[in-house]
Amino acid sequence: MIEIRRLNALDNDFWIQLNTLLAWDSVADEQVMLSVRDIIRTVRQQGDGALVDYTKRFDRREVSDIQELIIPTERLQQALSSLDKNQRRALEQAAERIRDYHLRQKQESWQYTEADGTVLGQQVTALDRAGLYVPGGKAAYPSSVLMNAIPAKVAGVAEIIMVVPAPDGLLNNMVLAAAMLAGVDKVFSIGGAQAVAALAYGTATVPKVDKIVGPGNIYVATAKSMVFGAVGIDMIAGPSEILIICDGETDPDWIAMDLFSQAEHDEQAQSILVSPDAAFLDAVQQSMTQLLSQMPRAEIIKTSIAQRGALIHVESLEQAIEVSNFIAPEHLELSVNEPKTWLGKIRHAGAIFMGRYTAEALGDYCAGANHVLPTSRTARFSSPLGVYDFQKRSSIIYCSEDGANRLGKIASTLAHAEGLTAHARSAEYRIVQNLLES
Ligand code: HSO
Ligand code: ZN
Repeated sequence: MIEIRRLNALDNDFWIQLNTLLAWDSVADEQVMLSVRDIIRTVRQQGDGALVDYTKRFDRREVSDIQELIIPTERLQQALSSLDKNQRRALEQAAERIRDYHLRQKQESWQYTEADGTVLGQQVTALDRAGLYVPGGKAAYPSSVLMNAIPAKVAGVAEIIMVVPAPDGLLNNMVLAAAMLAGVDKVFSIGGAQAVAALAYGTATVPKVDKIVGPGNIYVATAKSMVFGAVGIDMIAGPSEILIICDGETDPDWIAMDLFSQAEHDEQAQSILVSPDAAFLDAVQQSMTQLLSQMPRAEIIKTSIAQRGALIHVESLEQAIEVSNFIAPEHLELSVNEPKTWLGKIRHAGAIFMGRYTAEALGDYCAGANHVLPTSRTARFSSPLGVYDFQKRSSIIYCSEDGANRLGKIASTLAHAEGLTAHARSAEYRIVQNLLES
């Protein structure tokens, strides 16, 4: 039998056990922090030359000039043209669906006018430039290129700069094709902390961006947290998670495979099944045991399931929801009858997959909603990546002469109370004398 932890919500120490299950080691690594700090400093001082040096050292690529690290648009187009028909169609359909979904997120500017002509409002604008980090190597996901670049494009970001390392010169064709489809403007084959530093501070060749998004390894994540402030960043993602609530009536093989679909991402990923049906938990464990050998990534799945997976027996679906709200999972599958009746009770989750047919994998690729989601219980206070992350708001205030009178009196009173005489005077200058006396 595959090794997986069992929890029972009726146990006295259940919530303690649950806490232990959820804990994961996010401690910042001293050594990594030191070397990342050094890399950032070097890129700031030496610019393009440092990028060439680090690319030689970390990606084993000898180039004499930064120009060789630019991936021209023709190369992206060529990658797109070289895809087989099915792959191209799938990528295009996914891109289209993601675009349709995100178009609905666009925030519009608004204003309202008061009786004396005073106008208040909010003006929405897009970031000028966004930087998109795309990992090389094993976690190079074309789907993630679409999920990060399309919302930026929909928001109206004028320029999207993508960086993707090419270790030993190897690039993923489908990643380049996705960049082409999503409308990425410039691509550099650089990676690691050096690429993050280049995007944050700019070099003679790499344009400085306003915000950096996209997943990466510990060096990339550490670099992003260190440049935060100079630029914006998206969330720093932890390992991927899935929580499945099942009434026991779904095919156990389906549920087993849904658990595997997160587990195969990496050893730290977390897959949890909650059900009021104990026999069903047994059946799913049986299915996992049988299906494991068919998985090319069986080793990763086995480790992830043994270290961080769990089958949780609860009293009722109500209690399953309670457990789920505590966990605030990145992905929640409601594999039950009438999932809509439960939806209103879900308080915290990155994405909610409703009903037996809605595999999380559909959301990962093509449903249209974003697959960049809050992990490690951060769904308690944060949301999926979206158009919002590439827009910002300016407040608009216009005072007519009458408005300056009206607001001036309030402001002057409050300014005097705060002991700020210049503030008070600034407001009072604009108050017409006879109104002041009235
Ligand atoms: N489940 C991942 C996204 C992904 N899955 C990309 C496949 N490719 C994190 O939400
Ligand atoms: Zn996935």
